[in-house]
Amino acid sequence: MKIFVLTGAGCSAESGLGTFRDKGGLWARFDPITLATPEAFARDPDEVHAFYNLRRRNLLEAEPNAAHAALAQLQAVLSQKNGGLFLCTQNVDDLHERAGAQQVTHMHGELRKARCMACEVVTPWDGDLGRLDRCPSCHNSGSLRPHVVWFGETPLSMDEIESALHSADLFVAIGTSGAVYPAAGFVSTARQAGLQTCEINLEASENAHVFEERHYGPASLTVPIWVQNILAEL
Ligand code: BJW
Repeated sequence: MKIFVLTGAGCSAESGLGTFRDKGGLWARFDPITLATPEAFARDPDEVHAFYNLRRRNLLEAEPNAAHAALAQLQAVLSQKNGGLFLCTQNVDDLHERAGAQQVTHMHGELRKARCMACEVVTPWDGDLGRLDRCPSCHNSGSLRPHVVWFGETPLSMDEIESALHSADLFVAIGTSGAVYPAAGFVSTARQAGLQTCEINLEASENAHVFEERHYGPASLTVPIWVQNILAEL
């Protein structure tokens, strides 16, 4: 069996990383949606760096939860059974990798990396990032930005994602609101391509009606149960 899993912020919520439409905690200081744009970065790079620096620090202290662990387990089992799990995440955290996932496609980039707008080289970056930091590759100062995809920018690895979507048997969306494209359109593409579709979320997402199968509850509980059911069917 080949499964395409799309994860969103809800998958990491119980690891302590806020979702985009969560108004509490970390997010009280910032409006994530208005900051996630190239225009915001051009207008006020210090504010945008502060937002991502806070999230990077938070991420370094976070741990994967049972949903990340269950997906890593399913990926390992399917890879040995002539199938596979293509794990596509909108999340910029690395909790899938830290739970043991061997393949993760980060369509919206990665928080623990910086990208140079002068030479385009992407560098691992765990500390705070600021306007005066120098690119380790071209040594330019003032050209580093978080390696994330903002509104109006092209998501990463789209060819690989399209191809994986068309070769899967089942499409599963976990903890995503279905509000941001192109990811929100994957379920329609999947249905047109004849895949089975399943939504796992705390509550019904904006495009819940498009999914044939739905499971609601916290990801740390619903994902391991769903994974055990898939494993039992193999
Ligand atoms: C739980 C839970 C628990 C909670 N357990 N569940 C008009 C119409 C259509 C499209 C457009 C339009 N105008 C503009 C566009 C395009 C635009 C877009 O979609 N805008 C919409 C707002 C309308 N998209 C873009 O600009 C994208 N680029 C693009 O389209 O380029 C053209 C192109 C397309 C295709 C090929 C080639 C080119 C880029 C989008 C970039 C998004 N970037 C961000 C920031 C990334 C960096 C960062 O992290 O800061 O990505 S925005 C933000 O939203 C982030 C997320 O990855 C993304 C999705 O959010 P997500 O994951 O769904 O989180 P939430 O908070 O929305 O939802 C959480 C869910 O979890 C909820 O459902 C909860 O119920 C659930 N939950 N706790 C289970 N414990």
